[in-house]
Amino acid sequence: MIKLYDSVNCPYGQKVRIALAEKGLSYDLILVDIAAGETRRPEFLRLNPYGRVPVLIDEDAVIYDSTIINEYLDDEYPSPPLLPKVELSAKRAVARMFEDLADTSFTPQVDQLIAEMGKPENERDANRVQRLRQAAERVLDYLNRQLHGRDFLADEFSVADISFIPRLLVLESLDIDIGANRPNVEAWAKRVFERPSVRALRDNVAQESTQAQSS
Ligand SMILES: N[C@@H](CCC(=O)N[C@@H](CS)C(=O)NCC(=O)O)C(=O)O
Repeated sequence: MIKLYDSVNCPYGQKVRIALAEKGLSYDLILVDIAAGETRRPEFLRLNPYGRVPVLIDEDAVIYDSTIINEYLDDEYPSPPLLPKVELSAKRAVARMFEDLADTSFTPQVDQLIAEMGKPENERDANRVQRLRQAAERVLDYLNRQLHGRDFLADEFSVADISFIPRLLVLESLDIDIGANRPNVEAWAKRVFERPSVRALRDNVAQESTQAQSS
């Protein structure tokens, strides 16, 4: 049985959870408490020397980093595919570039915005909030142009779309209107949010957050 080490509300772990669900793979979820220092323990550092979730274990394979894990899953369990066909090298590169954009220029900025908005209002840095909000909006504007005439970022649903979903799901709670002057992004978000893998993720994450708050 596949094992996935993840933590509550980790967007990178959520990328892997969506991929596992898309491929119909069942797994044991092991929730790691980052705040309690569990990712710094020697037994965890043996799995990932960087001390970060997600980590996936599949028989003898121990794999960290959401991008590498999702590529592994696509290689090992090819159906349904989450990357364009091997012959379509340029399209595969497009999917990977979108994933890189999500992981470097969207998700971290939205995470920093969540952290800033979580502070009491009188401690918030208004300029920082504005900068982070604009950074997320700029990426959404770019996606809106790229999605012109397409249902998904690399034509078919892929790791490219998956990478954006975890933080797309929280934009409303940050008062960012996905669809404001972005009809292509609005239609795309609706399309991806309706997928069973994403609905299941939403339910699980809500449940885990409630449990974490009450413990
Ligand atoms: N590039 C990594 C990023 C993973 C990451 O940043 N994980 C965070 C939680 S969302 C983490 O484990 N942080 C623990 C720490 O940095 O101590 C991936 O895509 O898997």
